Amino acid sequence: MAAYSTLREHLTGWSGQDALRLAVADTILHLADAGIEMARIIAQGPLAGEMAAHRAGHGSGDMQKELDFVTNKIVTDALRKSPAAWMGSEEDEEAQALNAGAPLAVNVDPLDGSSNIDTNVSIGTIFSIMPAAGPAPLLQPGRNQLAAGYIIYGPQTAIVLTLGEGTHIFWLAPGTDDFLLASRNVQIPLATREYAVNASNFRYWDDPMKAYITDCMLGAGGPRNTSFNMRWIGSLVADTFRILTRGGIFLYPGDGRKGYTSGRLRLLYEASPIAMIVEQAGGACITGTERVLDVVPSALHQRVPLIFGSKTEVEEAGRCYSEARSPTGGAALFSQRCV
Ligand code: FDP
Repeated sequence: MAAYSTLREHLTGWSGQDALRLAVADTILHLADAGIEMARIIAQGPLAGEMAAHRAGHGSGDMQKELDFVTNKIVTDALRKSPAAWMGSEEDEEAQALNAGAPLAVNVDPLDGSSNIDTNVSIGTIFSIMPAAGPAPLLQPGRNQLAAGYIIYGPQTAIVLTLGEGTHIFWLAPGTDDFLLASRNVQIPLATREYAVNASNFRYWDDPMKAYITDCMLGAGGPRNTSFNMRWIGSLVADTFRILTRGGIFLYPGDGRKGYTSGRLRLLYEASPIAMIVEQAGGACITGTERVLDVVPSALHQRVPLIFGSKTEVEEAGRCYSEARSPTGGAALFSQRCV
C-alpha cells in the first residue's frame, strides 16, 4: 500500500501548538474511534440485532430506530471524552451540557440515512464543530464552523473532513484502526449533467423548483440543450459522496406538505456541515435564495431548504429563484403523471 498519512498525523501537523486546533483534533479523533465502533456494528447487519426496529420518541421529531439510539450513545460517549462543552444531536430533544469550560460546541447527526439501515445502502455520522462561544454556542451560522465532516459506512468506511483548508477523504484501512488520507483536496467538477432530487414531491414544489427540474427533464430538446441523468439514493451522506466524486446537484427544497415548508434536512447537523465540505471542495450550497453557511439558526432542530453541488448548476437553480421563474410546458405533463 502507498504511504498515506494517517488521520492522526494529518491532524497533528494541522494543529501544531494551537490550543483551539488541538481541541478540534482531539474531538475528531474521538469521533473517528466512535466511527470504527459503529462501522463494526453496521457491517454485521441483522447479525447485530434488529437495528432497523422502531423505538418510541425522538429528539428531532423524526421516527427513531434502534441503530439511531445505539449510535447516539456511542457518539455521546465519544464527545464526553472530548473537549466539548455542548453537544446538539438529532436524537436528543435538547442540547446536552458535556464538559464545563471546554472550548468546543458540537452538533451531530449520529446516523444519517436511517431509513436505509436494513437496505444495505451507505449511511453515516455527520458532525459540525464550532467554538463554544456566545450565549447559544450550538446555534451559530455555519460560517463559524472550525471543522465539519462525516463518517460514511458503505462498501468502504471513510471520513470526509474539512478543517477549512480543502476537503479531504480518509479511508479506513481494512483490519486496522487507521484512517488514511488517500483523497486529498477533493474537487467537485464545476459543471454537471446529473441531478439528485426526490421527484415524487414535484407537485408540492414551488414554481422556481418546478421550473429548474422541468428544464432538466426536457433534456436536449429543452431550454438547457442538455440531456440530464438522475440519481437519488435517499441517504444524504451517500448522495454527497457521489457529488464529491463526480459532480452533480442535490436538491431538497421546501414544499407544500405539512411540516415541509423548509424542506426535510436539518440546518445544524446536516446542511451546515455539508455546506462547508462542499464549498471547501469548490462547490456551492444555497437554500435557493441564500448561502447556507450564512443562515442564522434559531432552533436546534430547524430545517432548511438545501441545494448543493457543482457550482454552475447550483447557480442555475439559484437563478430560477432570483428570477421567480415558472415551469415551461413540460411541467404539465409531469404533474399529471404525479397525481
Ligand atoms: P433518513 O430520513 O433516512 O435519515 O436526513 C434524513 C434523510 O434520510 C437524508 O439522509 C436523505 O437525503 C433524506 O432524508 C431522504 O428524504 P426522502 O425520504 O424524503 O427522500
